[in-house]
Amino acid sequence: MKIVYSDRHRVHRGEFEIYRGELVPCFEKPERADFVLAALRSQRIGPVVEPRSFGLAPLERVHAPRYLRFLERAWREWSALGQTRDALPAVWPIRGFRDDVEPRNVVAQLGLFSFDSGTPLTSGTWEAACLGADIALTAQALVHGGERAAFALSRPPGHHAGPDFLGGYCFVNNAAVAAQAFVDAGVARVAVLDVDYHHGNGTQAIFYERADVLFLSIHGDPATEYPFYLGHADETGRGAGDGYNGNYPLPAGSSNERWFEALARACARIRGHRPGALVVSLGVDTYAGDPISTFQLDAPEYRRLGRELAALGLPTVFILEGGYAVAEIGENVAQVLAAFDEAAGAR
Ligand code: 6XA
Ligand code: ZN
Repeated sequence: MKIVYSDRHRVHRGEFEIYRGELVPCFEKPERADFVLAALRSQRIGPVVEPRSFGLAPLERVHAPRYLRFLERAWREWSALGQTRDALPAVWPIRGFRDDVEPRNVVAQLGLFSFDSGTPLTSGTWEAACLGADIALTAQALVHGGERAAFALSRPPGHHAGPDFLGGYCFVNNAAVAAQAFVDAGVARVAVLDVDYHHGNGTQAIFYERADVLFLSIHGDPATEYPFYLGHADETGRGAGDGYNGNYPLPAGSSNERWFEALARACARIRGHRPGALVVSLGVDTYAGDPISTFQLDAPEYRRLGRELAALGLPTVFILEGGYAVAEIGENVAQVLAAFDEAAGAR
């Protein structure tokens, strides 16, 4: 399958994040993409193609205009304060505060539009976030144009970014942008399957009240795992979206068997939805060796994942999300895509 990629993701390089009271080097770093690209090349998956430029309109379909305006100007305003280090929020308008009045101070805006202190905004963040969306949209256009599948090799990731908030290293929700692009191109029903270790709270929030985009996520139980405040099994959608959101929280430390049992249930739901396209939020932080996660998937299981996704028989856009054991992240992604291509008869 085609890989959509551009080197320009490097302009986003967060220095530190706050983790358990300490400033620690960011886990989400440019080298992640290098490892993925190298593994794809050695497995001869490709060709690699450059993204096209789609502008802001597709982002505005899933994100609030005032949030996008904030992302676009935040670095300028932060540096105007004399700051040279990455921007991190330190104050949030939680229950009882007003979020309808946009504060003028960028320090306060950072809190208004974020949910954690682990997502540094840098001089290159806006450019990289827009590039990530262009990569997802280029992959979506390839698949809508008749390719069976395509892989959006982008960073920063997207699935924690909601209608008007950033967090979890995510700024623009690439999977949501791609799913919405299918809908806007006339695909009546779309499914988004999030297999990252962490619940895709941003994607869930974007589609929670909609029946056209089914959102399913298999992830560490939010009772103990990030992002903590969303991702429970009783979140099934609201209003018109009731019944179109499915969460499969699994206990920290879950085994391969348990994970694939959840995948089988999710795949059955996808088949029932009869979507015209599938978007996969492909995080490989489910890997046993991942430094910030606890599931126990081994390298061969990523081939199995690729086969089971191919068996759905759907036009499929894969989008890179998390995965931090940098040496192995590439191999695990490559195994998913290679097995998918083989099962789909493309290799
Ligand atoms: C807290 C952990 C963020 C997890 C990000 C991730 N800084 N999401 O991998 O999928
Ligand atoms: Zn993750």
